[in-house]
Amino acid sequence: MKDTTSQPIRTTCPYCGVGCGILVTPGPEGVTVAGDPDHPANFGRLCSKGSALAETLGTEGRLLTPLIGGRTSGWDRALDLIARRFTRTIAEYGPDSVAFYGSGQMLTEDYYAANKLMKGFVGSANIDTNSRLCMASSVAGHIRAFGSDTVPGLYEDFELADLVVLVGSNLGWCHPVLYQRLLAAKEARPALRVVVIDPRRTATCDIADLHLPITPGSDAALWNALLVEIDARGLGQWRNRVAGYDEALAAARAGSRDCGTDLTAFIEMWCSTERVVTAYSQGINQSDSGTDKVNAILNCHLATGRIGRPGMGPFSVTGQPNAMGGREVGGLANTLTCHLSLDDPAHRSAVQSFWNSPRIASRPGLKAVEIFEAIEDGRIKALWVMGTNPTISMPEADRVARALESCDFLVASDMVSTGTTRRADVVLPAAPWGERSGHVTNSERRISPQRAFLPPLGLARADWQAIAGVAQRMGFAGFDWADADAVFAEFKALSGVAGTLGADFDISGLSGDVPALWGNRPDGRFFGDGLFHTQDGRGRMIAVTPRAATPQMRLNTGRIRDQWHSMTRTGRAPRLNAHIAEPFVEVHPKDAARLGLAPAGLAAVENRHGRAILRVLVTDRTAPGQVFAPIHWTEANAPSGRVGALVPGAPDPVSGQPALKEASVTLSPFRAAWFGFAASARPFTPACDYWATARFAGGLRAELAGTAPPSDWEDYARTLFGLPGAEAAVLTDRARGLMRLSLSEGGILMAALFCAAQPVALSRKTVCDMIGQPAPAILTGQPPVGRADPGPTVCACLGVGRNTIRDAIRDGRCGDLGSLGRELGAGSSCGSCKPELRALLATMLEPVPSA
Ligand SMILES: Nc1nc2c(c(=O)[nH]1)N[C@H]1C(S)=C(S)[C@@H](COP(=O)(O)OP(=O)(O)OC[C@H]3O[C@@H](n4cnc5c(=O)[nH]c(N)nc54)[C@H](O)[C@@H]3O)O[C@H]1N2
Ligand SMILES: Nc1nc2c(c(=O)[nH]1)N[C@H]1C(S)=C(S)[C@@H](COP(=O)(O)OP(=O)(O)OC[C@H]3O[C@@H](n4cnc5c(=O)[nH]c(N)nc54)[C@H](O)[C@@H]3O)O[C@H]1N2
Ligand code: SF4
Ligand SMILES: [Mo]
Repeated sequence: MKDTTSQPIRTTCPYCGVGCGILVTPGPEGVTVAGDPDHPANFGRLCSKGSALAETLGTEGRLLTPLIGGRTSGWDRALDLIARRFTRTIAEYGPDSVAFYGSGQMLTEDYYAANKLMKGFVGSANIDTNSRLCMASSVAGHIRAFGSDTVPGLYEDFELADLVVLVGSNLGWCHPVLYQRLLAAKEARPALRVVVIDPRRTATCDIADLHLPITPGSDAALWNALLVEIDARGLGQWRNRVAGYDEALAAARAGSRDCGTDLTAFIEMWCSTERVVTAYSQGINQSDSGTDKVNAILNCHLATGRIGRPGMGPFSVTGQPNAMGGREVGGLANTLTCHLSLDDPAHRSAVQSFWNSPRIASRPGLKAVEIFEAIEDGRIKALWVMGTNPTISMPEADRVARALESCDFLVASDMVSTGTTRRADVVLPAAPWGERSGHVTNSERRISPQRAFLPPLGLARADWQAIAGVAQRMGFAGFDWADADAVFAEFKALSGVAGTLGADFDISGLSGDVPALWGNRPDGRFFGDGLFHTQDGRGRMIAVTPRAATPQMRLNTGRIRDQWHSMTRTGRAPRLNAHIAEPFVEVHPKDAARLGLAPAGLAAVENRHGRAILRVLVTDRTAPGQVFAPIHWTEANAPSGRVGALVPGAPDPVSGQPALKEASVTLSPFRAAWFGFAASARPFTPACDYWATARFAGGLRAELAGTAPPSDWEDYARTLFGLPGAEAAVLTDRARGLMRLSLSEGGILMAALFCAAQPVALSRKTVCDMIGQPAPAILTGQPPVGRADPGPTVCACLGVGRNTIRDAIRDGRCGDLGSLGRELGAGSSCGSCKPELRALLATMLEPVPSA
């Protein structure tokens, strides 16, 4: 027999900015995915999301053809229509009446094509991306301090440091492989200390020597307090080498403010440790003063000269796989390309002549929040959205959805149907990860190739091809690339031109075939020599006056370990849904008691922008007066779980990045008359006041709740599951107040529904495991005698549940990470669950206080 297995293909993970290298091996039963041991970002490691990539390649729900007005179309008709409508709009209302809204998940080639079309040929800088919601404050902070958007350090610095400060970053869940590198370094060298600064006690705190649960938004005050102490201790070694030292210090002295926690130990550690890395993410960026917060951090590194040397420096960890690549091509409304400046006429004319373009945008365009406002008031009449879903990820998401509906002409490029594609006049099917090739740049400036290993499904095409097709139909020359390599070659050549103008981003010598750092530096780091990209070559410290506004009940939003944003890919992998299967809100026990919110009940979370209904998780991980909810659920899997609807649009005045972690909300119990749990072999869409669905290996499961029970449960279930002729068994368990209903066909259990007046307590996994099996005489919802309920999955790779882990700790079989790995396998594969395993160990091994 012919061997159908072949050589592994080297590619890069499509999720977070760590940018792990992946080996994909096609085989007779689909592909297998493994970490690339030779990739310098991960050296073979992968997290739970990366490990489950093969499970996400299913074709279900994929867009297969272009759609015009919801009807199937060929590419030619769709591209003709887009070109015609854009051309006409520009002719009638000028270049600024059209806009492009992209994503840090586009490849460099896609981004390059879009930026060239908009800035060079349409002649408008109305091109912005979801990076505005993600990295804009870091970009602006870098440019203010360094004169360019350049990340000075490397991942290696996390391992070489003596102190790593993680501020506004849940690295353990959001950048798990970088976190594991840090953890391994700390285990090898316990002198390496870790501080976490986050109002919430996250999984990341598990390795922290110190956690500072600061008052939300008080970060600038904290870094100002540190700066004052740096100066007082005579540590301001670069005082005369950087600009703005005295002004920054004066502002820091003036603006002292309480951060809600004692800073003494932190300040002592920071001041006494030369090798310090301060890594920051959305807890800093996503704020209405995010740029100032970034600069308050950079100030401390600039003052002390702790930057760009081994083991030291500020480090902005990027979110999306190509957040950095997008910045390099200039895909933001206020940048040009290759770190050249939109304000500089010489830069503009060099780019224009390279592109041989009829015009070039000469002033910044509208930023994300402004684009949607401009649609509302009719300034923007045609918009193309690519690789992002603003109906969930923009602040005031309901308003954004309405704006999209009102837009004269909306184009959306995606791999599946979303809240944005459903509102679009033209939908273009994108070839996603696995089906297209190109490049991405990770957080440490390393450019890696992503390579196709599957043919595009249906008529799907790479995004750059769609852009080039429209550009050519608009009559523009310079978009006739043969393939993605040709686009990349052109971008490299342009960066060579940028290099001659003094830009640091010159990749003209890079092959692009293997992962490579850019930046012509002997050890890969920038600014250790004190030379910056500013006019006078000096780094700039910025005077920061902290802003103080913490709403009464503050809604903080963010991510969970096993889901990626709107779940269009991670939601396909059963094992990733087994960790957390439902939207939730973390509430402190005191607030829960005060507001009458019961654990596992439902809360209505509201403000003037919108409303969400979320499962209540009572926990002291969050502080009183603050609640936290994840961002992942959409109208496709939990219509009342979209937290973006609650977030106000307030952007940072410098960067335009909205304050996504800061909404003022009220919480009240959602008074459900009934709660339910449903599982079915076939997909179904619930219809009730609250629902959330998740895939499991044998079908779809759902949590349900309603304000009025249906008059006939059997009818309800038959309609819900689409099983009119199935055999039904209904059992009312009066002792537990539970209604149990099963539907079977030919003796096989097809669907089950459990309902009660209280949140339904039963083993979800047991029920899911029974679906598709011979129908039991009695549906119990309890594991069979002799088999324990494993509980919600903690270790996604080996499918080890929380109850199993607790039992092993309780009966003394396991007392540390090593024994959990040996006995149960938990944490022994990708290691993403290690923070939770440690947390379980810590709480269960804690000495019980004697009564
Ligand atoms: N599993 C997973 N990983 C991801 C993603 C994902 O969707 N899922 N998305 C990727 C993307 S695009 C991004 S941008 C990154 C985001 O990565 P992170 O920024 O690490 O993740 P978040 O959960 O958004 O927020 C981080 C933390 O900021 C804290 N925070 C909130 N307000 C404040 C404050 O005022 N001060 C401080 N100091 N902290 C505060 C929150 O409590 C939260 O724990 O993750 C990337 N990685
Ligand atoms: N409240 C709140 N809101 C937030 C955040 C927060 O922390 N709190 N975080 C913000 C941040 S940092 C980010 S990065 C955003 C993320 O928010 P979004 O970018 O809106 O979220 P995604 O689900 O990643 O959207 C990517 C879309 O691209 C599609 N897609 C996948 N591959 C391809 C492809 O190859 N081509 C095309 N054309 N499409 C593809 C996916 O199906 C999906 O619909 O959310 C932001 N919004
Ligand atoms: S840490 Fe995980 S999600 Fe991020 S790039 Fe690596 S494998 Fe992908
Ligand atoms: Mo992001």
